[in-house]
Amino acid sequence: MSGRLLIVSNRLPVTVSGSDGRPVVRASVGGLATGLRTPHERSHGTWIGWTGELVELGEDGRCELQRQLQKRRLVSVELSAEEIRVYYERIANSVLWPVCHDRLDQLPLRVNGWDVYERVNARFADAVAREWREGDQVWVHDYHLLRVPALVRERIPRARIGFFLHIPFPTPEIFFTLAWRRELVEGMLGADVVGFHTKRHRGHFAAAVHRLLGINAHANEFEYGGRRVRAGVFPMGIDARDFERRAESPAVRSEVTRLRRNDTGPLLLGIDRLDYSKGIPRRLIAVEQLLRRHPEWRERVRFVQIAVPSREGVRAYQHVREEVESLVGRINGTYSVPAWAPIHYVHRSVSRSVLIALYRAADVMVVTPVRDGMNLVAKEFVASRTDNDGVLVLSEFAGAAEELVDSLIVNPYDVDQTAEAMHQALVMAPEERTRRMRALRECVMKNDVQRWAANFLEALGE
Ligand code: GDG
Repeated sequence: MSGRLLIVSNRLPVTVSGSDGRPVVRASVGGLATGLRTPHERSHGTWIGWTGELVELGEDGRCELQRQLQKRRLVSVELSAEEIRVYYERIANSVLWPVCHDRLDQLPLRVNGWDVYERVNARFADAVAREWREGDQVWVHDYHLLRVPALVRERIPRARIGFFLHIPFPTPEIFFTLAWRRELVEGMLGADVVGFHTKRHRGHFAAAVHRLLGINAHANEFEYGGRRVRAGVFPMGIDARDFERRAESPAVRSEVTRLRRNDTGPLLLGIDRLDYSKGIPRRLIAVEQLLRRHPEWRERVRFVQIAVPSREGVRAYQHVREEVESLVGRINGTYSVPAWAPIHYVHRSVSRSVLIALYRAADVMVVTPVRDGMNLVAKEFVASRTDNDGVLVLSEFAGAAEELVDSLIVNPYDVDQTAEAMHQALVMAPEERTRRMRALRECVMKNDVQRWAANFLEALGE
């Protein structure tokens, strides 16, 4: 019998809230949680991660929580308030995130706390070592846990370990700004298989390994520490059937009708976490430019931007929010008339059925991150379009652009080009829209998240 799968990620695939001191545990709906649910259940393995901050639970509540987690075969790694601040908010979200998204301008002037990052990563590795049995496979996820593969390897030299990076690996010139560049790369090389969304990210990693350690890859394999480490490309997908099914549901259909009510003008849509990597300010300026250059769209086109609050404790996120809100105010102030406003800005998350209804109602989906590991929103839009309609405008700097070549690909830094692509999307002939959407759908429906997980695990098993 093959062994179990031990999944390791910063967050467990559940959200925990409290009601009267008692924990309420709900399954998360994110891409990772969905994609790994099947392998987690089938292998009877364990998922190791943090529950997120728990404020309202007393001692009894915490014991009850442990019982509930155990039932789901989840193991929680506890973090102190200081560890959350340093490991999670500072090193992961204020240092690694901006560097991996090419935003050195967002770095704090002085970085410390690598010792805390190491200590927390070691705690995750200890949890793996406690759970691991002969034959088990370990799959570690993302930038919070870059040291974990090596730390597990120290504890269990013969373990089979996989690592997947969900965000970009930047060019070495940028990555080398990190004081801990060597430790981080060595951390990843503790794995047997290191996975990326795109060839480009893998290429950057290989270049970093070469320059730091003098090791060349042969057929995407490194000889390191007496082992072979394979660097693979595994573009993550979504639960495409689920989006397709929900897009056809009565709840979504009636929401689409509501969104379209009394309205004949076209709808442009953006949906993102409010993050400086997502390119929202330049996207807004592109909408402004569209209205300036193509006055025929004034009082007709609507741009809906859902900006989900994210990492609000980090200063850079407060800044991008201010920037976005000031642009929305300026553009609406310039172009609105009493009965119409060009930009509908929503600073909160919407339900899944409203999300899918928006995908369905949109004429043009605008996904223009300045850098993005993959971008699942683009794929969700495509999966929801069972009507084979709607146009995707997609940044060349999203990992998804390597696959979704039938979208209108733009350079998000070139605001004029983005504005022209929006115009082109708005005037595109129905036959061309259908042709492009069919091609996009073929790709998204085939390469779904289940296939992604299966491909990675197959490589890890080899
Ligand atoms: C990281 C990488 C990579 C968004 N708004 C609402 C909502 N969402 C959901 C979307 C989608 C998810 O959030 C966002 O996923 P993305 O992939 O677009 O972006 P990140 O959060 O930055 O994810 C990224 C990903 O990891 C996976 O490897 O693709 O590059 O940065 O699923 O649907 N969901 C609901 N309401 C909202 O308002 N219900």
